[in-house]
Amino acid sequence: MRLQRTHLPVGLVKKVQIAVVSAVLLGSCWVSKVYAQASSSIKGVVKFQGSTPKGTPIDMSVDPYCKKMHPGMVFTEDVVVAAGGALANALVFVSDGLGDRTFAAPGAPVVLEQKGCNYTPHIVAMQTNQKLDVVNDDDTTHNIHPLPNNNREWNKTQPHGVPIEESFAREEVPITVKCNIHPWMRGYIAVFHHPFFAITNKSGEFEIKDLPPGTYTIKVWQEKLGTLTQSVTVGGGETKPADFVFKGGS
Ligand SMILES: [Cu+2]
Repeated sequence: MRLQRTHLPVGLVKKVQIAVVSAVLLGSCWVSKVYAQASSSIKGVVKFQGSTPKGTPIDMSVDPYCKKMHPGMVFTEDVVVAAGGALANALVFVSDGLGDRTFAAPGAPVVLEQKGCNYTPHIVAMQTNQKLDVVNDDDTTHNIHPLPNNNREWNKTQPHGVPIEESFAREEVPITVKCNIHPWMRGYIAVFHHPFFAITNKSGEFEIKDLPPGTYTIKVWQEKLGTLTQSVTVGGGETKPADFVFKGGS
């Protein structure tokens, strides 16, 4: 069959061009509106008021390598507070408000390092079925032993440079991690069925991004200080503030 070229009047061609350009512009407005709705966030600072609890002294002499890494007096860093009461290593997360939405695990793994005979970071947060890469940077052997209540327990010895890859199938906040070789080593792994969590930095700051508009229960958990709760309503494209204060003894 031979294709025939259709010749349209110039006026009609211009009208069609205007219509196409308008549709593209309208389309881009719609796209940016949808994007804005998906990028709501909750942002704030977690603080500690009171005298900072002192950690427990650690004796690393059981392993000469660890002792060499920390020749002086060492204390556990249970509560890390900076100037102005900024609380680091607090876990902030959505505990309610997402309904029955489901979220796929991200492709990138979460990394938990053993460095200087301590866990770095002290607490990691991840999604269910996301990969957890456990790394041993130390020239000594560690043993990584998470103690879950709602997931399969595992316990693996890890010489330097040998990779371990694991994951957790169910939500659990948090799972305590210990090393059976070095009794002072404590870390935490928090596992969520969604991606709306954050860990405070050294300035106590956190941001939970890309939330759908809604009303959420936001919780903050800290291993020694417990849990604080706040309800936050966030609209499409909004950033809502949410600050938290743990109160200790004075
Ligand atoms: Cu260890």
